[in-house]
Amino acid sequence: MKKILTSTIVIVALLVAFTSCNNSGKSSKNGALSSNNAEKVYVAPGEHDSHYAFISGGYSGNLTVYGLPSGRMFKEIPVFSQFPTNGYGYSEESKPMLETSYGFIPWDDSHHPDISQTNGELDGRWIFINGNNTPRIARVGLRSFETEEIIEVPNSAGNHSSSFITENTEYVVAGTRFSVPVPQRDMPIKDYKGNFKGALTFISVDPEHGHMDIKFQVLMPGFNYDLSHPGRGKSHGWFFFTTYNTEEASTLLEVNASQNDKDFIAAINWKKIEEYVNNGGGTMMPANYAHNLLDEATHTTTSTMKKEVRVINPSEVPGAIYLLPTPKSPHGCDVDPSGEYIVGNGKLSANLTVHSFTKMLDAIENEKFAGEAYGIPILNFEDVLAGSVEQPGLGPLHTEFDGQGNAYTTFFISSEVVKWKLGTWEVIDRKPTYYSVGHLTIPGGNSRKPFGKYMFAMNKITKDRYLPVGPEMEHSAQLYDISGDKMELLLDFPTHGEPHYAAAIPAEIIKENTLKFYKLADNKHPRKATNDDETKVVREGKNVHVYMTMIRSHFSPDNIEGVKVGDKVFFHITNLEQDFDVPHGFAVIGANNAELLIAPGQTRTLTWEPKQVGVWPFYCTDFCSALHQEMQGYIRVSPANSNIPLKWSMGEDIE
Ligand code: RUQ
Ligand code: CUA
Repeated sequence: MKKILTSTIVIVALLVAFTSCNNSGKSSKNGALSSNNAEKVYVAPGEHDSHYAFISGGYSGNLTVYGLPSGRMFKEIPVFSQFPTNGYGYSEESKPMLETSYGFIPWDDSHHPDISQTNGELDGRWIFINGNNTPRIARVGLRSFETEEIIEVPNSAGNHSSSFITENTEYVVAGTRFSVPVPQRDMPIKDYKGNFKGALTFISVDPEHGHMDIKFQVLMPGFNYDLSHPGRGKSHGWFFFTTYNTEEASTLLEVNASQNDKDFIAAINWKKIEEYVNNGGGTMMPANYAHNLLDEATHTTTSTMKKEVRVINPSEVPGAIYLLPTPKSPHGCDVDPSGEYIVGNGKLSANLTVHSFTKMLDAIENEKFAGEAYGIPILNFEDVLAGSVEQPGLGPLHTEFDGQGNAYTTFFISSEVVKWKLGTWEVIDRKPTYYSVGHLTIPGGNSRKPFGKYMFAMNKITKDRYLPVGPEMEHSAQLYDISGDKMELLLDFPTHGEPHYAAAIPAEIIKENTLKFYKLADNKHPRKATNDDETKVVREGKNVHVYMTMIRSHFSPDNIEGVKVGDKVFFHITNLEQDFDVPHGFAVIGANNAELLIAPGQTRTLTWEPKQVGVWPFYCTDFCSALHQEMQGYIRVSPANSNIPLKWSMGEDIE
């Protein structure tokens, strides 16, 4: 035990030493940004960036959209967190998106966005992202830039090795970071080892609509499954997961999960398991998980609870799962564009390990096994090793590829990005990051066809890079030009929340298809009002439904009477505008939720429970025209026992 502690202290000391030494170095202050570099990121007013970057919001629970190379932020797309800015998670239509088996959850921690693919290339249809804390996968439509679907992942905990897409978007894959009892039950924590399970979940994606469904879960040994990536090209049909804590410790993991010299990359032949499942293999297990789906026609999300899930034990499908020894608590698990190389970014390892897919198949064919873990064959490290990059830096986390045979790895402790060559394993270039880089992204990095012009690093510590804003700074991204032999730092820009991973794509793949407005003619919301004749106020017991429209620059109706204390008022509001970028807002005094920001052609509902007698205003929150300030109305609230009749009007006085 003493030895263990000493070694941890050494690691921690190293970490502190490197972090602090880097943080005090102000190496870029003296004009490292030449005017030439400034030109490379300058996007003139009115011109468009060449790339979209979708940067995870981490503990914001959302996804932010940036332009490259300018680093300008265009949008925050709410995914797992309520978003008062537009009423997501507050409006009646969107609340079901945040339903789970634990009830309504207003927040999550989102990590890894990944864009849908066709034939191994980004197709720009959808982007998927994981909810880490309450395991979920979300699908965001890249036509509407709205969250369209969220599926909860049962038997999982700390949904971290997610959400990565196979070559034809057959599956979005989610792996558990924390192993747990499956099914969940009351048991002593100390009995973890051998009893907990790690679920790797394969969620099928319907090619036409993108709808998600859990096809199967593989119940793996109780390791921590940290990150994953699909095989591609020659290795299409396989999926690779890094593991740590193969020691299966449940306490003081910083020491106890760093004991084994090597952990594993788990290689899963999902095609083989899929075939087994298609032939009826696996077991349906009782479960309880939410599936939430937005209907674009009704603008409304419905939440359904699913009651079972298909589980597979590794021993059921011999030849489908192997373990590749990988030093030392690997974090990122990255596959190169050819599908041959699988990089295990061993956080505590001196060298960077690269496995060969071809060698792996050979070893499997020749049944050269070093042993087994819970019945899963372990291959020999030497048999699968393609090569290693010798002492490239300290604390490797993630690797991306430029499609020109180069790889780029982030090193957290030595705070740098290192470029190295696939096949020869030589280091070509290194550039410092400011500071303590986590992920990096090359547009198309997780695909057969990366667009290797830009790379950006997402840094965990910002410190002195921007004007100080108190003890906590937004994280910082750094954009590099990687088109030459050497990386060139072009730009720093702040990000929102904690950007774990990001996905980026050339703008032209998405921009022509984006939605400009919702067609009123297609609106199937059951309580829509598509013209003034359809506006009304209807009492159903204590519920009062207001069918309202909005257009520059009035609400209809804008005077309402006959509402009483104790009623619940539902404002169902349709934005009649049929023009790009003309939302209207709606807010009413004392509402316990948020405003609504309603897109053109859309219907949204805000619930309001008047608590006090009086005449109360409501208004548009978005400065929509010169007469925006006139876009307002009143609702009269009478005592609970009053018999003021229900009336509504616009443009005339209520009699
Ligand atoms: S993690 S900094 Cu959530 Cu992707 Cu590696
Ligand atoms: Cu509508 Cu302001």
